[in-house]
Amino acid sequence: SEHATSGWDRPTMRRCWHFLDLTSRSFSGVIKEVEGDLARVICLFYLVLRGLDTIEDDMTIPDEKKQPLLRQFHKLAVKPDWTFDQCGPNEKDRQLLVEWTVVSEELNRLDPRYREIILDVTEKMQYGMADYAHKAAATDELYIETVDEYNLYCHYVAGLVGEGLTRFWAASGKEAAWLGDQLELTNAMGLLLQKTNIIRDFREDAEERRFFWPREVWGAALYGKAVGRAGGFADITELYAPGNEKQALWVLSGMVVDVLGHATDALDYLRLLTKQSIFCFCAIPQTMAMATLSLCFMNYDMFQRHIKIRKAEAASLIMKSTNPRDVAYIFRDYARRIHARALPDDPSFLRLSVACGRIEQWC
Ligand code: PS7
Ligand code: MN
Ligand code: MN
Ligand code: MN
Ligand code: MN
Ligand code: MN
Repeated sequence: SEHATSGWDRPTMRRCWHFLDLTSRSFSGVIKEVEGDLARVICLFYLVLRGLDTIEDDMTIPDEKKQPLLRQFHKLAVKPDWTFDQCGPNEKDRQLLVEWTVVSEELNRLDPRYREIILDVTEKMQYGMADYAHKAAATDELYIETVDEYNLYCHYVAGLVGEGLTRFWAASGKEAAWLGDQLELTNAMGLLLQKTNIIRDFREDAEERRFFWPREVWGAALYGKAVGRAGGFADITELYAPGNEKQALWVLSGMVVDVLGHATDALDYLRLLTKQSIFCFCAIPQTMAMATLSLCFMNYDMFQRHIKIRKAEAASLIMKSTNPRDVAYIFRDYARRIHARALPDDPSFLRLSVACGRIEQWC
């Protein structure tokens, strides 16, 4: 049947693969390695979420226009002939929305079991994004107050991706059906990636007045005391002002210790997988994230410019992330490097030791 074909030679699917290469440097490689028709399913899932995220990120779309777009996106995405050319010229992936018919055609051709998972996850994510975007519109900046709010935002934009992917594994019969019910673990897989991205992209996001680092972390009295103010930093952009280097690194430690708390759940998830290609797809982004955290930790450069792990390090992680044991050792190795650089006067020092110790214990 048509469902069973990968459709690699269909012009619309070819264009979708092209858009995957164009819009995702980090995922296109691992997606293509997934076995059978799942690679195509994940490719389309990625493009749907990339389209949604492009609208979410575009600060030039007024709230009155953005709200209905986001809240209808799961319907627009499969509506024949729907396209969107109103994104600002700065949105790097705007062309995907301009040529959206290639995505909708392929979605409408997809096995309905997979299409339903994609659209169900998209619908949940779009409402979460719309709520946060609406709050942001009132002040023209996105502000996260508490760690709970931070966890919820990350659940919407990444934990749900983990949920959707895991439902694919179950629906394809390639992994156990009950894996889809391990919501704690699937959520942790997404949060480890998303929080690492939010840590690394701090400066870039701050310049667009999108402040994902929760005030509860950066505004903590401890940091404030150190700069001689009771309430912590007044404005998060003070983190990259001259003179605040030490406190900025402390705040960064607070963010890193928070994300490290997801590491053992991620290792638990990976241990449950049985198919090699699915394992690699899931594990490689996780080890890359651990490498990125280790690169960011105690690194003030992160507040000034975009930093990235070296090509050779990335290549080595791709080769080594093949089984749960080796991935756990990679996690342990980065946890040790982080711990070795922590300073005892860091307010997060004790919690960091505990978080790194838990990863050590897992092995
Ligand atoms: C479907 C692979 C494997 C169980 C577009 C993969 C943006 C980090 O800051 O592009 O916009 O540049 O660097 C990915 C769990 C989601 C979570 C989320 C979906 C892992 C829209 C990835 C990609 C679950 C919301 C991309 C979460 O980072 O972001 C597929 C298991 C999209 C995964 C966004 C972030 C992903 C992200 P930026 P990036
Ligand atoms: Mn990106
Ligand atoms: Mn984005
Ligand atoms: Mn976004
Ligand atoms: Mn980012
Ligand atoms: Mn960046």
